[in-house]
Amino acid sequence: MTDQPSPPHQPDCLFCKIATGDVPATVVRETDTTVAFRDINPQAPTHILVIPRAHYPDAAALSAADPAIAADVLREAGETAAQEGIAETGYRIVFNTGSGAGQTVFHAHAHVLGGRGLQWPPG
Ligand code: D5M
Repeated sequence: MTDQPSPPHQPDCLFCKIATGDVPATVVRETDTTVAFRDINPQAPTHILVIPRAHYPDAAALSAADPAIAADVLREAGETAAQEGIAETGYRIVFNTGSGAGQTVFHAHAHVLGGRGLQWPPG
Protein backbone atom coordinates (compact mmCIF):
# COMPACT_ATOMS: atom_id res chain seq x y z
CA MET A 1 0.00 0.00 0.00
CA THR A 2 1.10 3.54 -0.67
CA ASP A 3 -0.29 6.90 0.34
CA GLN A 4 -0.57 8.03 -3.27
CA PRO A 5 -3.70 10.10 -3.99
CA SER A 6 -6.39 8.63 -6.20
CA PRO A 7 -5.70 9.20 -9.88
CA PRO A 8 -8.05 11.71 -11.44
CA HIS A 9 -9.87 9.06 -13.47
CA GLN A 10 -10.28 5.31 -13.30
CA PRO A 11 -10.50 3.67 -16.73
CA ASP A 12 -13.36 1.32 -15.84
CA CYS A 13 -15.46 3.79 -13.86
CA LEU A 14 -18.84 4.71 -15.37
CA PHE A 15 -19.03 8.09 -13.64
CA CYS A 16 -15.46 8.99 -14.67
CA LYS A 17 -16.61 8.37 -18.25
CA ILE A 18 -19.64 10.61 -17.72
CA ALA A 19 -17.33 13.29 -16.28
CA THR A 20 -15.14 13.18 -19.39
CA GLY A 21 -18.10 12.95 -21.80
CA ASP A 22 -17.15 9.47 -23.00
CA VAL A 23 -20.52 8.17 -21.77
CA PRO A 24 -23.54 10.38 -22.50
CA ALA A 25 -25.69 11.76 -19.70
CA THR A 26 -28.28 14.47 -19.33
CA VAL A 27 -26.05 17.09 -17.75
CA VAL A 28 -27.83 19.94 -15.94
CA ARG A 29 -24.85 21.77 -14.40
CA GLU A 30 -21.06 21.67 -14.68
CA THR A 31 -18.18 23.33 -12.87
CA ASP A 32 -14.42 22.88 -13.08
CA THR A 33 -14.65 20.24 -10.32
CA THR A 34 -18.17 18.77 -10.56
CA VAL A 35 -20.82 17.48 -12.96
CA ALA A 36 -24.56 17.20 -12.22
CA PHE A 37 -26.72 14.93 -14.39
CA ARG A 38 -30.13 13.23 -14.27
CA ASP A 39 -30.27 9.78 -12.70
CA ILE A 40 -31.07 7.11 -15.29
CA ASN A 41 -33.49 5.42 -12.83
CA PRO A 42 -35.20 8.33 -11.08
CA GLN A 43 -36.71 7.72 -7.65
CA ALA A 44 -38.49 11.09 -7.53
CA PRO A 45 -39.74 13.64 -10.09
CA THR A 46 -36.39 15.39 -9.69
CA HIS A 47 -33.44 13.02 -9.19
CA ILE A 48 -30.01 14.34 -10.05
CA LEU A 49 -26.54 13.03 -9.27
CA VAL A 50 -23.71 15.42 -8.45
CA ILE A 51 -20.21 13.95 -8.85
CA PRO A 52 -16.69 15.24 -8.44
CA ARG A 53 -14.77 15.04 -11.72
CA ALA A 54 -11.92 13.35 -9.84
CA HIS A 55 -12.35 9.74 -8.85
CA TYR A 56 -12.93 8.85 -5.21
CA PRO A 57 -14.82 5.66 -4.38
CA ASP A 58 -17.31 7.21 -1.96
CA ALA A 59 -18.16 10.39 -0.08
CA ALA A 60 -16.03 9.48 2.94
CA ALA A 61 -12.93 8.97 0.80
CA LEU A 62 -13.64 12.21 -1.06
CA SER A 63 -14.09 14.33 2.06
CA ALA A 64 -11.00 12.82 3.71
CA ALA A 65 -8.79 13.38 0.67
CA ASP A 66 -10.14 16.65 -0.71
CA PRO A 67 -12.53 18.56 1.55
CA ALA A 68 -12.64 21.52 -0.85
CA ILE A 69 -14.05 19.36 -3.64
CA ALA A 70 -16.44 17.69 -1.18
CA ALA A 71 -17.68 21.20 -0.38
CA ASP A 72 -18.02 21.89 -4.11
CA VAL A 73 -20.25 18.80 -4.46
CA LEU A 74 -22.45 19.92 -1.57
CA ARG A 75 -22.71 23.47 -2.88
CA GLU A 76 -23.61 22.22 -6.36
CA ALA A 77 -26.26 19.92 -4.86
CA GLY A 78 -27.91 22.99 -3.35
CA GLU A 79 -27.51 25.02 -6.53
CA THR A 80 -29.00 22.18 -8.54
CA ALA A 81 -32.01 22.01 -6.22
CA ALA A 82 -32.56 25.74 -6.66
CA GLN A 83 -32.16 25.47 -10.44
CA GLU A 84 -34.66 22.60 -10.57
CA GLY A 85 -37.22 24.51 -8.49
CA ILE A 86 -37.33 22.09 -5.56
CA ALA A 87 -35.56 24.24 -2.98
CA GLU A 88 -38.76 25.88 -1.70
CA THR A 89 -40.66 22.65 -1.13
CA GLY A 90 -37.73 20.72 0.32
CA TYR A 91 -35.38 18.12 -1.04
CA ARG A 92 -32.97 15.47 0.12
CA ILE A 93 -29.22 15.04 -0.47
CA VAL A 94 -28.14 11.41 -0.06
CA PHE A 95 -24.69 9.81 -0.21
CA ASN A 96 -25.10 6.04 -0.22
CA THR A 97 -21.79 4.86 1.21
CA GLY A 98 -20.96 1.15 0.91
CA SER A 99 -22.88 -1.68 -0.71
CA GLY A 100 -24.80 -2.32 2.52
CA ALA A 101 -26.30 1.15 2.17
CA GLY A 102 -27.22 0.61 -1.47
CA GLN A 103 -24.17 2.09 -3.18
CA THR A 104 -23.80 0.50 -6.62
CA VAL A 105 -21.48 2.94 -8.41
CA PHE A 106 -18.18 3.39 -6.58
CA HIS A 107 -17.44 6.94 -7.65
CA ALA A 108 -18.60 9.43 -5.01
CA HIS A 109 -21.96 10.99 -5.82
CA ALA A 110 -24.69 12.98 -4.14
CA HIS A 111 -28.29 12.11 -4.99
CA VAL A 112 -30.51 15.22 -5.06
CA LEU A 113 -34.13 14.11 -4.73
CA GLY A 114 -37.28 16.22 -4.68
CA GLY A 115 -40.58 17.05 -6.29
CA ARG A 116 -42.63 14.74 -4.07
CA GLY A 117 -43.12 14.10 -0.38
CA LEU A 118 -40.13 12.26 1.09
CA GLN A 119 -40.61 9.84 3.98
CA TRP A 120 -38.45 9.49 7.06
CA PRO A 121 -36.70 7.22 7.86
CA PRO A 122 -35.66 6.21 4.34
CA GLY A 123 -35.89 2.53 3.48
O1 D5M B 1 -26.46 5.25 -7.09
C1 D5M B 1 -26.05 5.03 -8.39
C2 D5M B 1 -27.07 5.70 -9.26
O2 D5M B 1 -26.51 5.84 -10.55
C3 D5M B 1 -28.38 4.93 -9.44
O3 D5M B 1 -29.46 5.71 -8.90
C4 D5M B 1 -28.54 4.78 -10.93
C5 D5M B 1 -27.58 5.80 -11.48
N1 D5M B 1 -26.99 5.49 -12.78
C6 D5M B 1 -26.37 4.35 -13.14
N2 D5M B 1 -25.92 4.45 -14.41
C7 D5M B 1 -26.26 5.71 -14.84
C8 D5M B 1 -26.08 6.43 -16.04
N3 D5M B 1 -25.44 5.89 -17.12
N4 D5M B 1 -26.57 7.67 -16.13
C9 D5M B 1 -27.21 8.22 -15.08
N5 D5M B 1 -27.41 7.60 -13.91
C10 D5M B 1 -26.94 6.36 -13.78
P1 D5M B 1 -25.94 4.38 -5.86
O4 D5M B 1 -26.06 5.31 -4.68
O5 D5M B 1 -24.53 3.95 -6.14
O6 D5M B 1 -26.87 3.21 -5.78
